[in-house]
Amino acid sequence: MLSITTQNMGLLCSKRHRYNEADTEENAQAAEIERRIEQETKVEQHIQKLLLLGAGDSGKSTIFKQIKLLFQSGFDEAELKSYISVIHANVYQTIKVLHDGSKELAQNETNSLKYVISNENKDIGQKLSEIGGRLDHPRLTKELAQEIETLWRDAAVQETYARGNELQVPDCTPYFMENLQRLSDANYIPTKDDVLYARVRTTGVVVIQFSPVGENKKSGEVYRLFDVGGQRNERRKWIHLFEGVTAVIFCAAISEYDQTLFEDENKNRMIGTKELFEWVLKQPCFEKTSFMLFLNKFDIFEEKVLKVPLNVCEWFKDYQPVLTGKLEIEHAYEFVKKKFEESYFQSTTPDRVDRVFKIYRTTALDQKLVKKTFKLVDETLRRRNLFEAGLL
Ligand SMILES: Nc1nc2c(ncn2[C@@H]2O[C@H](COP(=O)(O)OP(=O)(O)OP(=O)(O)O)[C@@H](O)[C@H]2O)c(=O)[nH]1
Ligand SMILES: [Mg+2]
Repeated sequence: MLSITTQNMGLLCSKRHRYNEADTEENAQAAEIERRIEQETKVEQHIQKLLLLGAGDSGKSTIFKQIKLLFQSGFDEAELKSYISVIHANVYQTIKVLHDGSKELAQNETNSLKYVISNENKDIGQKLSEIGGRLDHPRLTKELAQEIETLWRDAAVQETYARGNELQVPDCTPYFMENLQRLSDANYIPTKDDVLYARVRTTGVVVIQFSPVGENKKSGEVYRLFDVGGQRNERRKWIHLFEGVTAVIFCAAISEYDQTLFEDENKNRMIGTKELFEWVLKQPCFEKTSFMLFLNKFDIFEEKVLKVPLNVCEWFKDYQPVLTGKLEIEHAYEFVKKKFEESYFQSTTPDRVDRVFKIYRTTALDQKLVKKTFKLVDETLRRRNLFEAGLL
C-alpha cells in the first residue's frame, strides 16, 4: 500500500504548476498523501512482528496454516488443489522409505525374517519403490492406491513402520495410508485436514499479516507472521529477519526424542532442538524479544512415552518413569518442560531476565487448541505492550 502512495507522489511532483487553482488542488493532494504516509508509517510501527523458528519438521508451517485458516480467509479451491501433487508425493515417498527400510532390515538384522516382504508383494514393492524415487510422481490412481494399501498391510512393512523413528518415516504416514481410496478419487480435492497433514519442507520465507479480532476492529493488534525453513541449510536466511521482532514462536517437536535428524542421521533430533533453542536465545537482537515456546506434537508424544522411555535421549537420561497411563504422560511432559525451562534460564543473561517467556503444550493439527493458544499469546503480548508504554 505504501509503495502505491509513493508512486503517486512521484507523479504529482513532476507536474508543472500552470494555474493557481491547480496549485491549490495539488497542494491539497500532496497534503493528503503526506497524511496517508504518516498514517501508514504509524500503522507499520504498530505491526507486531512474529517469527516462527524451530528445527525442520517441528510444525512451524502447520501453525502458520492454522493461523491462515483461523484469522484469514483460509484456503481457496485453487490452493487446496495445489496440494494434490504434494499429498500424492508424500504417499509415494513414504511407501518407498518403508519398502527400502524393510529390505535393509531384512539384510542386516539378526532377527531379520520378520522384515522380509511376502513373496506375493515383492513385485509391487519394487515397482512402488521405483515410482517413489522419481522426481515427478504420477497422479495416484485407484489401482496404485490399492497396491500401496496391500504393501502397507504386509506384516514386514508393519514391522518396519514400528521402527519408523530410525528411518525418517513422516508423521503423516498413518493418516494418509488410512485415506488412500479417497486420495485416489479422480475428482479428489484435499480437505483442510489433508492440507494440515501434508508435509512440504519450507524453503525461503513466507509471510502473512492478520489481526486476531478482524482487520477492522480498532482494538486488535496487527501481526505479521514469518515462517521459515528449519533445516540446517535454511537457517542462514533467518538472520535477515531478526531485527525488530516482537516475539519468537519457537516450535519444538517433543515427540522427536527417539529420532535422528533428517540432515544428519547421527544426531538425535531433541539434542539438535536444544542447541538451536539456545543459539536463538543468545542472539543479541532478541534481548527484549518475547519467547513463546510451543512444545508441539503432544498427540504423538503422549502415545510414545508409554512405549519408548524418555531416557533414550541423552538430554533426558536422568528421567525415571514412575507412573502408568495418563499420570505417566503428565510426569514425562512436566519433565521435558522443566528441561526447556532450565535451558532457557541457562541461556538468558541476568540483564535479559525481564523478557517474556511462556511455554505452551500444542498439537498443531488441533485447530481449537491452536486458537486457544494464540489467544493466550495475543493477550500476553498486549499486556506486554501496555506495560512498556507505562500503562500497566
Ligand atoms: N501428529 C502431529 N503431526 C504434526 C504436528 N505438527 C505438525 N505435524 C506434521 O508434521 C509434519 C511437519 O510439519 P511442518 O509444519 O511442515 O514442519 P516445519 O517445522 O514447517 O518444517 P520445515 O519447513 O522443514 O522447517 C507435517 O506432516 C505436519 O502435518 C502435531 O502437533 N501432531
Ligand atoms: Mg515449514
